[in-house]
Amino acid sequence: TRLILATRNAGKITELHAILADAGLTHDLVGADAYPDIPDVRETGVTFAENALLKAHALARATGHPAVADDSGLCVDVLGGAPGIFSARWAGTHGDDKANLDLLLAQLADIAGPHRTAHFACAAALALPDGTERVVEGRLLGTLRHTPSGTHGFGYDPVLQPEGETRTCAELTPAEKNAISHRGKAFRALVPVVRELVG
Ligand code: ITT
Repeated sequence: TRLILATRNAGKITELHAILADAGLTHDLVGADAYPDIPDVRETGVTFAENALLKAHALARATGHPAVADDSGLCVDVLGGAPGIFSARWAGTHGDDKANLDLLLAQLADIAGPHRTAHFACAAALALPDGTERVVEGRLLGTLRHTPSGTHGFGYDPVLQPEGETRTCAELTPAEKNAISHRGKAFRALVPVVRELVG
């Protein structure tokens, strides 16, 4: 069975292939890039869950196949939860990971270690062409480094140090990150739902 990955984010796609395969899903996973004629979804929701559902429904409707979507971001406590759902375009240009990271570090320059708590959040949504929907969420708690470190992963990985770790997410191996990440938790929770509703 074909299962659409309703995302154009290459970092997410790499992680989702590993997470879903490790969880035993044998579906034919096809990214949104395989459907270049389907326009980008306007993320008008105010929560990760709403935006994940918007993306999953749009791709399920347009392709006629079940679709899963990921809406995710970094929530910084001292910034009241920002960048949150605006994580991908915090510095203005959608998907400019380096600019987003640089701006965030500048905003937190004067914030001392104990106040640098944050978490990654991920909403994982499933939508079927008939409109059936489910959404689950996962989080990864940690603190933010003053300077980036590590080359794995994407986005804000070089600055988020998970609780109980001495390394940043970008210094973990991909398998180590997936084992504890917001995305790993959310999509592992979604797998039994996919099995039940998609087969
Ligand atoms: P799609 O909508 O096509 O899925 P996107 O990149 O626009 O791709 P989001 O709106 O969900 O997706 O934004 C997610 C952003 O949050 C992403 O660009 C990163 O900056 C950040 N982010 C999410 N998960 C992350 C992770 O595991 N590690 C580091 N940063 C992450």
